[in-house]
Amino acid sequence: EVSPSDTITVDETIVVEAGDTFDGGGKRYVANPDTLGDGSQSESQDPVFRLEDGATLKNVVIGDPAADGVHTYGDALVQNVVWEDIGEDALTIKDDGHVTIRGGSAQNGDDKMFQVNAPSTFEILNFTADNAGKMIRQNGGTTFKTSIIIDGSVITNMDEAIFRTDSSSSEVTMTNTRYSDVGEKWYNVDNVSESGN
Ligand code: DGU
Ligand code: CA
Ligand code: CA
Ligand code: CA
Repeated sequence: EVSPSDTITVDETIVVEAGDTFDGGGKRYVANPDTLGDGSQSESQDPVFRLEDGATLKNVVIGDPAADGVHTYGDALVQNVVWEDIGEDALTIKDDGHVTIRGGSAQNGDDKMFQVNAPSTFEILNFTADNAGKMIRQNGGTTFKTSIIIDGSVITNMDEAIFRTDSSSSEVTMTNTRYSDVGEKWYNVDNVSESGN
C-alpha cells in the first residue's frame, strides 16, 4: 500500500450533491476534531462526507480522526474508499436507498462499522473489513426491512457479528467471502443465504 502524501483536514462536512461524483484521487481526508468530531464513541459528531441521492464517492482515504464517517441519503456508490481508523462508525445509511460499497477497506472500530438507519439494499463487494464490534448493525429496535448483500469480501475480527438486526424481515446474502473470528456471525438474523464462503 502506498500511503497518501497529501492529507486534507476537513473543517465542515463535504457534501456530494445529488448525482455528482467526488473523486479524492487517493488523498487522505481527516476530520477537524474541533468541528466535526474526534472519532470517539460520541454520538454528536458530524460526517466527513455526506452523499445525496445518486452520489458517488471514490478514491478516498479517510484517516484518523474519522468523526462520523460517511452518511448516505438515497442511492450511493462508495468505491475504493479506505477507512484507516473508523470513528464513531464508518458509514451510515440515513435515508432509503440502494447503497453499494465496491472495493476498499475499513478497520479499527470500537463498535459499529456500518450503521443502517433506513430501509435499504446494502451491497458490499470486494471489501476488506477488520476489527470492529460488528460489521453491520441495523438501528436497534427498528423493524423495517434491509437487504444485505456481501460478495467477494474478507471479514476478520468482529467481536459480535457480521450483521445484527432486530428486524425479522431483514435478510443477508453472503457469497464468495472469506471470514474468521466474527463472533456469532449472524446476530438475530432470520433470513440468511450463503454460498461459496
Ligand atoms: O441505540 O445509539 O443510530 O450512530 C441507538 C444508537 C443509534 C446510533 C445512531 C448512529 O441511534 O448508533 O447512527
Ligand atoms: Ca452510533
Ligand atoms: Ca477507531
Ligand atoms: Ca454514527
